Amino acid sequence: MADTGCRKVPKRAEIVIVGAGFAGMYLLKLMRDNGFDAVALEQGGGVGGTWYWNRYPGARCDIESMQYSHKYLPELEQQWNWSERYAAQPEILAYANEIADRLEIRSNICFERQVTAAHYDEAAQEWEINCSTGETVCARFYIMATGCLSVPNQVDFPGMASFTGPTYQTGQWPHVPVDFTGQRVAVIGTGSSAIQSIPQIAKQAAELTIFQRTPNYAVPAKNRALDEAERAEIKAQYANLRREQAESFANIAGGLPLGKAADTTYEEQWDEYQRRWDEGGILFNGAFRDAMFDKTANEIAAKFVRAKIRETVNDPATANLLCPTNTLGAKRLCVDIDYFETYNLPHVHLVDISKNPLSITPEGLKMDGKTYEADAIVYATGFDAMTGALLRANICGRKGKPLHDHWAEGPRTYLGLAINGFPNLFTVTGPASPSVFTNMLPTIEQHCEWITDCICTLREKGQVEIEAELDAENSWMEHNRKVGEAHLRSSSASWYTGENIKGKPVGFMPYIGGFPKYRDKCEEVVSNGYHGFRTI
Ligand code: N01
Repeated sequence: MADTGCRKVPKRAEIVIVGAGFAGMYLLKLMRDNGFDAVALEQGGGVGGTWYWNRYPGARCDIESMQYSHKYLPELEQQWNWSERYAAQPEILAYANEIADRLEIRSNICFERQVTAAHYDEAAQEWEINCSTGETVCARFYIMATGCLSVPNQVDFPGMASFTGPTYQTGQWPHVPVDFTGQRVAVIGTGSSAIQSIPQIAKQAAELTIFQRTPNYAVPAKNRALDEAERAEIKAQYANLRREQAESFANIAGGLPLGKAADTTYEEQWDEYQRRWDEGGILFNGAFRDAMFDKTANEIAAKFVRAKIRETVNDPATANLLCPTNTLGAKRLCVDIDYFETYNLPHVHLVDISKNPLSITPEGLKMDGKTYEADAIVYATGFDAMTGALLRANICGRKGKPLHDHWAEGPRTYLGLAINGFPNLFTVTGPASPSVFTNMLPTIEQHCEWITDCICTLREKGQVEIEAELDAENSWMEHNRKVGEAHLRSSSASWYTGENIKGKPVGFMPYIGGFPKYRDKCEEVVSNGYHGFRTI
């Protein structure tokens, strides 16, 4: 039978997983390998998660492709030939589909099913999960593999609905090619998605106007084709690379810090930043151990990037507007291909919207009495990150308590994996886990394996329920708060802090203690008999 996806949601399964991105697929494999009856509910029409939705021009990974890949499929690791240093979205989506093909898991995935609600039935010790199609499934375990950046930020500019041309959201790009040839295009936002798409849109558009509220730091990707010899060299020692990843802060091998900026001269720091700039990529940010703790050290990196922007952009006023003044790396450092160079093109314009309110009219955008006519608008305005997908799923735990209430003052979890009051619910890369500060694919593996081992242990012991204890959740959140406070990443308003979404509680959401410390803590919890969890 063709592996095309299950047509109907079953009435009952042992395990329900939400999402068929890389995490959902690996969970399905692990659960099947361990003899569980698991089904995944996926709102998209195919696998791939983030890479299924983010099809905007220029979308590509900012982690090197030989590293942004799975290690749990050693044959695929050897057989898959990444074509570029940084893979573009179509290649990553093809990789996700290759995994689904090899695992033959589509028959365990119900596509085009959005979960609308889930209730924990305390008497039956199981979850009842409702889908947008009206289907309901009951399961003992409910696992949210919904990703950290999967719900677009729906901005609300006055007059938005009146615009007569097409509008696009980078995180929900159409599945058919969009042709901007000859058009006047407006892009709102200058985060990673905009920085990747702007140079590509500029290649087609007749006029491109970018509406920027806050400039962002970006370093060159120095993307290039990978040749057979380079791939072969990495493949020959993949196990070493994977070990190095696992022991690094961000699950990324290479780019070790030179030392502390405080122990280094200004010239030495500048030289190191130049070396990393020439090398390209996100590890620019890891040059010195104290650069994300010490404002003086950070400012040298920031100054270096600002100097590069001014060197690249011909018009001094535009260059000035593009120079960020906040902490480098507090918002995720962007990795670009010809982003700043694009502003030298005569048909590309930058508009500062930081001081005046922007509105939308039938013809385009309006600010300070001036109209900017546009044929199409691209909203590159980001995501309701980390909690968006979990809260939208209307999860109610013990005594019918909604997750919204438990998280009224911000997300709270134990290890980013479990939540007090929500038994038998697991979150992959949930808030208060390292997630977005790491290379997601290997990080996802650790979470999926931990959750699977946990459920296997319960089965071995004849137990049917597990729940994070309130004390454990409290102390993990307190540890998160302390670690976050010391780190400059928590110093700017961003999607890490929830401040990009109107009305969202403010708090630094991901765990910034590093992947090895986090993994060790997860392992310690297991070796201490699932310390901090109550089991029945
Ligand atoms: O979103 P963002 P993104 N009025 O939140 C602006 C990952 N990612 O989709 O900074 C006006 O970074 C907002 O302005 P401001 C990566 O982790 C990875 O670009 O809030 N402007 C900002 O400029 C990344 O960090 C890759 O003042 C408004 C922009 O919209 C994360 O996804 C590629 C506004 C949003 O930037 C999010 O990136 C792409 C408003 N009301 C993304 N609301 C890879 O390379 C928002 N903005 C793998």
